[in-house]
Amino acid sequence: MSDKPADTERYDGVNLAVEEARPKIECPPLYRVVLLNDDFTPMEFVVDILGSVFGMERTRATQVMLEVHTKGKGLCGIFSFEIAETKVAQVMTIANQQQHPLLCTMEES
Ligand code: TYC
Repeated sequence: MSDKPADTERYDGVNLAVEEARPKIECPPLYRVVLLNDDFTPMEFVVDILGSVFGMERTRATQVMLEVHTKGKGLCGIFSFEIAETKVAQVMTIANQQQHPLLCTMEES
């Protein structure tokens, strides 16, 4: 056996080579921000929200709005917890201010 420890080995002072445990690093969970359909919120308002809160171009925002309108819900984006929470709050605040019943939620991805 070589006297020199491998990169991952250290001697414990009594001739035994010990391998240090690699720190376990886990990715933080991600969250899907989802828009729900209703019968009253104007389509144009939803397209504007998708542009202003989620940075979508008009064509993409219209696609997502129509997806929500036809399928009941649609994905606005996937974010860290804090960003998702902020986006949901922004959508709900604007919708409430304009008195639209639009609902936006987040779910773990
Ligand atoms: N269904 C609404 C309408 O016909 C439009 C709409 C789309 C509402 C998406 C909410 O998240 C929504 N005016």
